[in-house]
Amino acid sequence: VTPSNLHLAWARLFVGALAAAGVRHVVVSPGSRSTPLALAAAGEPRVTCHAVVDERAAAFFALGQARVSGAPSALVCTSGTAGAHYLPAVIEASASHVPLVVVTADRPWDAYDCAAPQTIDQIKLFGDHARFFAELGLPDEAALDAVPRLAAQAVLRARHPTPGAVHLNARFRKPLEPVDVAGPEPWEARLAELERRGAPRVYAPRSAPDEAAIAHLVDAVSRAPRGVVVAGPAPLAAAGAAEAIFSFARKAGFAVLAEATSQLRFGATSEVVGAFDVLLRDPSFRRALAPELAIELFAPPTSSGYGALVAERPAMERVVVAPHGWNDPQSTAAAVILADPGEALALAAARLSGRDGSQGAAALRARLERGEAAARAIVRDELAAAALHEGTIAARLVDALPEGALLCVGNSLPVRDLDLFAEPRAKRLRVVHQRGASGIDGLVSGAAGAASAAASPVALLVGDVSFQHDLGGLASLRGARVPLVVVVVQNDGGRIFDELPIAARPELAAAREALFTTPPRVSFEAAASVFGLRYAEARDAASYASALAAALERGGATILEAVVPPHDGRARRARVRSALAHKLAARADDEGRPSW
Ligand SMILES: Cc1ncc(C[n+]2csc(CCOP(=O)(O)OP(=O)(O)O)c2C)c(N)n1
Ligand SMILES: [Mg+2]
Repeated sequence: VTPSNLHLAWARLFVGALAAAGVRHVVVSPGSRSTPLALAAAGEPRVTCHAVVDERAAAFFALGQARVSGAPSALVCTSGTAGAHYLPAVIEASASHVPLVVVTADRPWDAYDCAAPQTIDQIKLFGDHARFFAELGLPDEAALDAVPRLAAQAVLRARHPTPGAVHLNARFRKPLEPVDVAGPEPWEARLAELERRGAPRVYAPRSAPDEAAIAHLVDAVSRAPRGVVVAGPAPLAAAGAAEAIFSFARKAGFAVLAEATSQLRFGATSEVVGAFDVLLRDPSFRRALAPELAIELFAPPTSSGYGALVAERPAMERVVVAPHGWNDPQSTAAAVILADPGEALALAAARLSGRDGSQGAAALRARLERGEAAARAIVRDELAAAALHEGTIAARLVDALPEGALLCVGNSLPVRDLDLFAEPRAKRLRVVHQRGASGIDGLVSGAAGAASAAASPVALLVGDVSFQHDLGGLASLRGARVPLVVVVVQNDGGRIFDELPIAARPELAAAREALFTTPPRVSFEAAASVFGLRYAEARDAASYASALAAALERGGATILEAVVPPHDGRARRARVRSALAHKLAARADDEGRPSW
């Protein structure tokens, strides 16, 4: 073979085109086969390179970055099983519509299926979880023109029409490192010309909401005076839709039920109902509320109370508005409007005359507002305790974070406790969540990635089992430049299983503990020390608050283990629910109809 630097030049052209198309971060996992790509990324001034050894962690890291930046991050790994570790994050990216560009290096075709080392079938490795796949073959002088085009195309497909991960498989033949060659190589002039020209600029169509969809919304509101707007998990950019959503709701006379992950809860410029989950878990409240119309925004709500309402009221018209996805797990939506909720509701609001006066709407809103006030009072009582509990952990974290901070929240009970215990407020926080496939995986890495793309302090609220699941992610926390606190809710295992029907079977208690709850019982302090991270432990509310303040004051990452009695959270949630039911029942009028 004549020594050539074609593969390096090819990679430089490719990475340059990714940068031109908006990629700002490249997450590289080490390997030899990907040498040209890694070196090209290192030499590209428009991108920042991050090294993450474990490809599973690397992919969640890139996902966290993309959730914050809104732009695709690129991933680069070597051949063999390396790329397979990307799968969970690729799935989450697909389910939550986050753009990613995955580049797996591969060996030449002649090494395939002959026991050559580190060679597997990487074609369409992610199946339909990738929005787009391209086999790039070996760098080929004759195909240089197509390299910037392909990079631009991959970025386009990662963002449009439905954001998600794309997969490019790029083959390289040795030598993978730069070689000394005598004189200019034949393709050099062409390459210089292509680099000068850059990548094609891509203009995707701007999709505006369908006119008929706006008419549907307006018509639904005028037909059904008793309605609500329900905001489920949303991307960070949804904060920009807040004004339009609130103005629509005001004109319709509807309350806005906002989950903690909706970007409408912290930084709300208008009153929102944050306690709707606990309110709707109460059967009599659901009956009394009796909405005729629900306009659901973004991903399906996490709330099981809302789920119960939907199940119980088949006649309630559900109109789902989200830019991507068929967000109707109940299969009972009357309309699915694929549109940006802010844009759709702004257009609809302009057509509403302002029906605040509608009696039905006002009564429903008033009932929700009274319910919200009652729930907040009960929750505040619960938060006044000196003892540290799962509610205090979530609520005090929201208190401690400064305006504009990023709050990453794990699945299982943390996302639910945030909903129950952290009341709406004017302080603006951006909430990063993993509600696409609702995995407990990659959460530490995701927060580390979010921090690498953020200029503000970052917190992660995560369960102990979830934290253990991504211990490898601690390696990525070391580089945190912003203050980053990982609050681990140490409740001795996956306590969500205590809330599931299996917990009602005493004969299954031992199996539940061993196979479901799986208390980690490992030292997180030692884990922090292995990775050179600060560690603090809190066992009461006061020391928790001061540990939080200390962690947020300093740059870099702190693991804050918040230790609570294992069965306490469940008891408290139940107590909040029953106190609320009691309060709601006390308001029932003479005929026994709750006046709430
Ligand atoms: C990748 C993945 N594996 C398993 C699950 C199932 N699962 C849901 S919650 C949970 C336990 C989580 O425990 P922990 O993080 O301690 O949270 P807690 O329930 O105590 O709030 C498990 C295993 C999942 N959602 N995702
Ligand atoms: Mg736990």
